[in-house]
Amino acid sequence: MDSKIKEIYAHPVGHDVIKKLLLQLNINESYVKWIGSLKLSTIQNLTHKQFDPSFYNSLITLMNTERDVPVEGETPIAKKWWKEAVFYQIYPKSFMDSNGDGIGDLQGILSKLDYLQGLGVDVIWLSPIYDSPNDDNGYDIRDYHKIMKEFGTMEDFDNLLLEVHKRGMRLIMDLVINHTSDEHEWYKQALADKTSKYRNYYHFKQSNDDNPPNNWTSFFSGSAWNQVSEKEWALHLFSKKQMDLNWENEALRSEIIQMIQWWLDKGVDGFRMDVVNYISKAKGLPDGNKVIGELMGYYGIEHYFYGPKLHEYLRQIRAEAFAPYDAYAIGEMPGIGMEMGKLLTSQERQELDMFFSFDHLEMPGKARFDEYIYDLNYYKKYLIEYTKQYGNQRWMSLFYNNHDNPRFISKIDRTHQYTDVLAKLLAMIQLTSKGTPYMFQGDEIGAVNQDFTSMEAIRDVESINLYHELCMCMSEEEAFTKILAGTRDHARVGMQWTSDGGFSQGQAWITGKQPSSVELQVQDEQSIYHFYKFLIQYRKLHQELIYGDIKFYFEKTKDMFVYARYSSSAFYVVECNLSNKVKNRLMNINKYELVLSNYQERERRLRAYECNLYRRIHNE
Ligand code: TEU
Ligand code: CA
Repeated sequence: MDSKIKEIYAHPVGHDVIKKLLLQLNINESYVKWIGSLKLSTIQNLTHKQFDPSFYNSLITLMNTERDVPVEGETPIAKKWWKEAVFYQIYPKSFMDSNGDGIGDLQGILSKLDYLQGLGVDVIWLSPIYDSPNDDNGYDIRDYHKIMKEFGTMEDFDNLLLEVHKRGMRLIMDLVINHTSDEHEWYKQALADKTSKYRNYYHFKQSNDDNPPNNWTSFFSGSAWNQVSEKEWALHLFSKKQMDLNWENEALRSEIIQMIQWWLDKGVDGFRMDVVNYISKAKGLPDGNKVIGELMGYYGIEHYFYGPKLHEYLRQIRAEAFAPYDAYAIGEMPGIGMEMGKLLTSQERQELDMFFSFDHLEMPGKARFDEYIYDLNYYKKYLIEYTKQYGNQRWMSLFYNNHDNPRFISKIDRTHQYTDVLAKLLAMIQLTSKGTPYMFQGDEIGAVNQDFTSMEAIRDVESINLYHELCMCMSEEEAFTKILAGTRDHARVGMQWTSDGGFSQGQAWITGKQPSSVELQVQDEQSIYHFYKFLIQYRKLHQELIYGDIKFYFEKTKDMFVYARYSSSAFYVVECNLSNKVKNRLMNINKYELVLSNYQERERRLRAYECNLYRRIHNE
C-alpha cells in the first residue's frame, strides 16, 4: 500500500489494470501523471467509499502473481510462418451447407477450399466443430474426440485436413478448455457421484444459505452458479450449460493435454485458445469487488481474468503439447492489455505465440451493446501505440471482426454508403501494418450488420439471455434496440455466395442478407474481394510489408493516417483518410509510384476514406 501510483503503473499488470479502469471510465491516461507520486494508501483513503480493501488486495495480488517484467531491448524479428500468413476464420455453422439441412458443414467448407486458396488465404481457423448440444454454438463441448453430427463425421474432418494440406494451407482448431458442456461425460459423472474423480474436474462449492457461494455473474446474464443440490453449486462463467473446469486439478490438466496431443497427432497445425486467460481462478473463489463489477459489467472478473497460475498452466501446455509438435497457439484473452500480453506471448517466455486483444473493438467508455459511431482516429492511436510498444519479441494479431462482434465497418458507417471504399481502407491497414492479419468470413465481400426486425430473428444465447434481463428494467423496444446494437448474430448470418441465396439451399438456421455476394465480387475487378486478393499477394512478394521497419507520420493530425514500411532495398508508404470528408494531402508523392488505391481516378486531395499504397522509385 506504500507503493506510489507511478511504480504501480510501471508494473506490467499494474499498468494494464489502471489503463483498463481509465478506459472503462473514459478518463484520459495523462491523469496518472498527476497522481503518480501519491501512495496507494492515499488513494484508498480518498476512495474508501467506492473501493473497499478487497479491490486493493486484488490489485496487489495480481501484481505479485507474476514478478517477471517483459524482456525489453530490440532483437531482429524472428521469421515464422505465422508472421507471414493471412488467417481466415470460418464459422462452420454459417459458411457453406452441402446437404441442404440449413446448417453449414465440413463438406461445405471442403467445396470452398479452392475459393479460399484463390483469395490467398494461408491458414483456416475453424470455430469449434466438436460434438456439442449447441447451447453456445459449439463453445459448449460434449466430446472433444468427436465431430458435431450437424457438421459431419471424423472422416469428413480427416479429408478436409488432407485437402487443406494438399493446397499448402494450414488449419488451426478452436480449443475450448476453460469449460465443457454440462452434457460432457466428465460432468455427468461428477453430478452422479460426489466421490467420483471427475467431481474435482469442475468448481463445485458449498453455500451456507440458499444463495450462490459468491457474487460472480455470468457473461450470459445472471449468477455464475448452477445449484446442483440443496447446499452445492457449480460454476459457469458463460451459459448455464458451460461448466468451468478446475485447472488446479492435475489429472484434469493432463487429460486436456492428452486431448491436445491427440489432435496434433492427426496433423492440425495449431489452436486458437478460447478465453484461455480465465482458466486459473483465485483461491477460494472470493467475492468480486462491487465497483469493478459495476464498471466491467461482470462481478468477480478480477479473480480470474489473469489468475495466479495462468503462466504455469500455459507453460505446461506449451512444454507437453505445443512445443514437441512445433504447433502454433494464439490465446483469446478478453480483458488482457498490452503489458500482460507481453508476459503471455513474448517469445522468450515459451507460453503463447500471439493473443487477441479486444481494446480496439470499442471506444473508451463504450461497450458492445451501446449504439455509437466508432471513430477510426481511435484505432489509429491504438495501432500506433501498440506497434511502438510491442517491439520485435512479440507479434500482434490484426483483426476487426469475429463471430462475437457486430461488423466493424457498420460501427463506423451506419448507413453503409461508404462500404466499398471503407472496406478497402480497412483491408489496406490490416494487410500493411506490423502483425498477422486475421480475416473473418465475409470481410472480403464487405459484409455488414443485419437489420434484424425482432427477437424472433435472434439465435445467440448471450443476446436472448440479455434481452430477458433488460426487459426487467426497460421496454421491449428499448431492450431490442440494445440487442440490435451488439448482438453477435450480426457476424453469424450466412456467407453470401450468390446474390439470390446465402450459404444454404435449405431453410437456414439463421436468416441474413449481404449487400453483395462472392459471385458478384469475383466478377468485378474493382471489388473489395479483388482488393484483398491483390494485397494478400503483394505483401507475400514484397515482405517489407511484413517484416519491414515501420514509421508513422503526422501522428497528431486528425483523420490522416500515414506510415512507411521499409527495408534497405524498398520503401513503401500507406496514406489514409480516416474520415468521410475531403482532406488535403500532407505528403509529397512525386517520387512515388502508386501501387494500389481504393479510388480509380487520381485527385489532388484525398476523398472519403481514400487509401493509397505507394512505392518509392529508388533510382531517383
Ligand atoms: O468468447 C469470450 C468472449 O470474450 C466473448 O464471448 C465475450 O466475453 C462475450 O461475448 C461477453 O461480452 C469466447 C468465444 O469466442 C465465444 O463465442 C463464446 O461464447 C465464449 O468464449 C464462451 O466459450
Ligand atoms: Ca449441412
